[in-house]
Amino acid sequence: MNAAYELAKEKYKSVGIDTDAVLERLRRVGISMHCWQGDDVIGFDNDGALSGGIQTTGNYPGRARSPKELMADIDKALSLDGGAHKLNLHASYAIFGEGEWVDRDALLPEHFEPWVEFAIERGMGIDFNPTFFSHPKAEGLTLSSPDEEIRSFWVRHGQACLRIAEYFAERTGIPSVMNIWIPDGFKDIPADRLGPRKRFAKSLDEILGIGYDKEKVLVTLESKVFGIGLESCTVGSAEFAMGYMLTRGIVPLMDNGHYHPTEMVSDKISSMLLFCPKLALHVTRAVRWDSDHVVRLDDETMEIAKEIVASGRIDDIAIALDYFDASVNRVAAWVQGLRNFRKALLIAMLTPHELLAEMQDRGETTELLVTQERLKSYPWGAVWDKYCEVCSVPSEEDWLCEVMRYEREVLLKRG
Ligand code: RNT
Ligand code: ZN
Repeated sequence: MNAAYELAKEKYKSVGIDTDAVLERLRRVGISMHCWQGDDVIGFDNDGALSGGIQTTGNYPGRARSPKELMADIDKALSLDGGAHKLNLHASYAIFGEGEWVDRDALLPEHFEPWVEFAIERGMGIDFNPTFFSHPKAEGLTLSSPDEEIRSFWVRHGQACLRIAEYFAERTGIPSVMNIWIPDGFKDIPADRLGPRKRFAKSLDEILGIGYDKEKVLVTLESKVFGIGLESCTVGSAEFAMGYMLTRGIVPLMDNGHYHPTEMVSDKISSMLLFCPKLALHVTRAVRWDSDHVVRLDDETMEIAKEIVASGRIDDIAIALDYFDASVNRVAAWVQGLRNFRKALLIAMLTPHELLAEMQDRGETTELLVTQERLKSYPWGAVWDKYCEVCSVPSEEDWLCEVMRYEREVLLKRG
């Protein structure tokens, strides 16, 4: 018997929470892990320069340079977080045979076959992202380009990805989230904002127009307020994405690095859920800008988790991580982010939301403030330790040793 857990169980029981039930529930929550943390968003189909107004900084040794290395690192990371996972791939992670290469508009399911086998062996679903950056045809605008040749190239890429996502769902038996994000935008004040947005909408219509099985693929659209070199205007703004997804019946994706710094995604979730059957999230940490730092167990992370759990709609929300830090061990970055978001969900599940909501409705402002603060000192850490134990993953004290051993034995040997 675990004395600390038993005490915690009693404590949470006093506020109406059944910790055993929470442990079970948390295990079932799937978090989609982004493959791109492992190799600094480089992928396997291009020369390695990252574009699109996003940036990885740092020079920590051990970056995965091949599919084999990336898969090994993903395995290591996933083994250190208890609970369900999905694998989140980008189109740029296509795996070509010896001497083979096709451009992004000609990608086929077979170019992802090793990933499909990898996922099936591990009982995971695969989420997918067309890659509208890091490509010679993505130096300017992509889906919003006035150059018909370029625009139609990217439309074909989107269509190809839709087919691939459908294939992932068929093969794994698990629906695939296909997320569209384009970096299109302007460094300086544009003369015309409407034209690019009209073309973006037209391109999206053409992509979705090929038809797809909505039971298999959940198409999401991710908005963004700015990027590096795209400071004055982004074509896929929040309003664009909102209008498009509502009129076309696709799913909004909110990345918490994609808004003005005092705008909080945690505050947006309830409104979106009120009007959308489904919602998708990219969980990240923005430090001053969309810097994609490793997710910490900070206030906003916990508030996002709280909104997810309190909504009672967790099954309608696709949770994915999205950050890329090359200044620390990349496997540790994955694991820390995964575990932190899971901890945030655990804390949210250990919160008596109905009790607190009643206080709010009764106007008991003082009681609410004090109870919310009191709950912060409740022994959730003992419940987390128990969770790691029942999932057979290392404890807080032990997981880093595992990663460091892997660093010594594998990552540092990569040269
Ligand atoms: C960029 C978006 C987007 C990317 C990934 C690599 O700001 O957040 O989701 O991070 O597609
Ligand atoms: Zn994102």
